[in-house]
Order: sequence, then C-alpha cells, then structure tokens
Amino acid sequence: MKIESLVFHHISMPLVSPFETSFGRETERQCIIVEIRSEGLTGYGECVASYNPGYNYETTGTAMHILKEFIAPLILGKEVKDAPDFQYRVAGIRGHHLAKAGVEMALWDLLGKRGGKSLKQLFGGMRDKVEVGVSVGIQGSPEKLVETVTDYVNSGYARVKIKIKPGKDVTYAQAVRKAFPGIRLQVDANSAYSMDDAESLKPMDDLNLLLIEQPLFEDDIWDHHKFQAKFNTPVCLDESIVSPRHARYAIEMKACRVINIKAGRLGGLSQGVLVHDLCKEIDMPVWCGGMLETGIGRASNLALASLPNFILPGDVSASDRYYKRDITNERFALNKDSTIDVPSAPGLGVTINDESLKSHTLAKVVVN
Ligand code: OSB
Ligand code: MG
Repeated sequence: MKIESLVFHHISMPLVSPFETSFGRETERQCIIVEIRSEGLTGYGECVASYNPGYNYETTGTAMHILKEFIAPLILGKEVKDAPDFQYRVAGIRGHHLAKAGVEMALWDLLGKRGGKSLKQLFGGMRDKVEVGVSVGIQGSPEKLVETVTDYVNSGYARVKIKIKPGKDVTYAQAVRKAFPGIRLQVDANSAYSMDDAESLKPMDDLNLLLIEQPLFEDDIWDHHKFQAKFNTPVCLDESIVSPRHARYAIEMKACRVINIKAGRLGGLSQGVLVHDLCKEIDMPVWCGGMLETGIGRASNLALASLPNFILPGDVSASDRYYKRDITNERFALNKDSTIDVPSAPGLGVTINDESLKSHTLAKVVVN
C-alpha cells in the first residue's frame, strides 16, 4: 500500500463521569486519531497516549512529536506491505509504543478495507461476541464504591474491576465482595505499591478475586515474582509488559499468572497477537485491557479479544460507559449476557462522524 498522506487529530473527549486511578483523576480523555490515505482508501487508528504521563511516559504531546517528526517520514510515499513491514521500518525508534501502535492500527484498517476483510478475520479471531467487564475508578468511600458498582451490575456487567491505591484498597474490595458475593471481581493498583506493602494486601487473598493487576513498579518484573510467590490470587501484569520479550521474561520468572494485553502499550496490534500466541502455548490466560478508547480503538480491542486465548472478560465496556457522543457513527452496546459484538465490516468496521471528530479536535497536523 502506497502511503499518500497522514493526518494526526489531537482530540479531547469529555467522559460521562470522572475516572480516578492511583495516578490521577481524568474528566476528559485526550488521544490522537491517526488518518492515513492510500490508494483511494482512508484508514483510521487511535494512539492511546493521554494528556498526562501517569500510566505511560508517552503523552499526546510526545506522541504528536514522534508521529510527525519520526514515524511519518519513514512511511510517507513508501510502499508499506503489512504490519510486520511497518514494525521493521520503525524499529530504529526506541520505545514510543503508543505512537507506533496508533499508526499500525490505521494500516490494519486499510489492509482490511482493501481486502474486504474485518480485523477479526485478519487476526484469525474465533468469536462473534466477546465477554466484557467494567473498570471502576477510585471512589470517595466504600459505600460510594458499592453504589457505583451496583449501577454497573444492574446495567448488565458480569465482571467488575476496581481501581485501588494505598488507603483505598482492602476495605473497598471487601465491601464490594460483601455486596456481591458471586460476582467476578478483580483489582488494579497501577503500580501504587512496593514489596513493603505486600503484607497489608494479604487479606485480598480471601476475596476470591480473579486477579490482582500490576501492584508494583511499572519497570519491574522481578519483584512481581516475589509478590506472586506470597499470594494465592493470580498476579496480572499490565504496565510491565511492553513487548513480547517482556511477556517471555515474566513467564520465565513466574512473575504473573495472567497478562493484560493492550496493543498500544505493546507497540501495535501485531504485537498483541504475538503476546496472545506466546501465552496460548503455555496455557496462560490473557484478557484485553482498555485505555478509555473512542469507537476506533474500541473496535480494534473487540477484534483482538475475539482470539481464542482471551479467556477472561476484557476492559472493553459499552460506549455509553465513556462518552455521550463518540467520534464513530457506530456505538457499542452491552448484550444481556455481558458481551459486546465484534465488528464484522471490512477493516475496523466503524465509520467516522466527521462533525463529531471536528468538534472534539484541539489540533490537527497534516503530513503529505
Ligand atoms: O490500567 O487498565 C488500566 C484506563 C486508562 C489507563 C490505564 C487503565 C485504564 C482502565 C480503563 O482500567 C479501562 C477501560 O475501560 O478502558
Ligand atoms: Mg491496568
């Protein structure tokens, strides 16, 4: 595919309710929409970097810089064959996985549109709908948390993840477990703890949790091995797994029993598929993480989660859990069985609402 032009849309989307994690509170979500023209077709991708470097060192600012100055020149006017070819071309750019992944997604959309195949078909997905859960931000009190969780359970979510941080952890998780004895429950610390805190988190082991996500430092795998050895509950790594290589390190070190796959963090959907395949070989379950995506990134997450080893429900909730107005014409709804349908139209299977995209745009950069 000859790459004829790239457009980067820096957008800001108001969230329906604030989202608080151990690294901060967001009321709006920023990201960069990547638009690529090639041979009469337009492909879209979403770079999931946000305004703050709280989850990842990348931000919308650094991503815009890397996209415009370094990634675009490597592919503009070039014949890019597929995702591996793209990865080969950008291999000289160290890190900046979120930026790379945004472009790779747009290339997948183009490949699918050109060949008349959905991303699910291109990846070899097995499911027409995938099981999903909801990620609930930190709340002011255990009572408030139970109230919020109740609303989500009533709207049909059969799996709940709660965000935790020091001082808002064990008692919060206990309150939810008490209110919902049978629900599939898990917690996510986003690197808020150190090994010195492990003992205080030990009561989590009595709550029949599916997993404890990323308790320790984002650049650490070894201490997670020590943490996992102390707990019966599976440890799941998110931030620490930035490549298929890191997934192998974590597996070999017995640092976790589950991996959260996010294409952005790994540097592209192709890398997400590789981590999926690696884990499948050794029977380690994976699930699809979320970055509060717009309809574009959400469509790609659903396609990825249709692969066979996505055994646990993903953080891929319905559109109305995030945005009143999305930038895609399609909205994703929750089915009665806590699933969401995987798009089946060519490429990502979504169309852009130009007016909505424009009204959410803070800045636009054209490279041609
Ligand atoms: O750690 O999984 C995370 C959102 C932004 C950054 C990091 C994370 C999250 C979520 C939300 O948990 C998942 C979603 O619903 O998109
Ligand atoms: Mg996480």
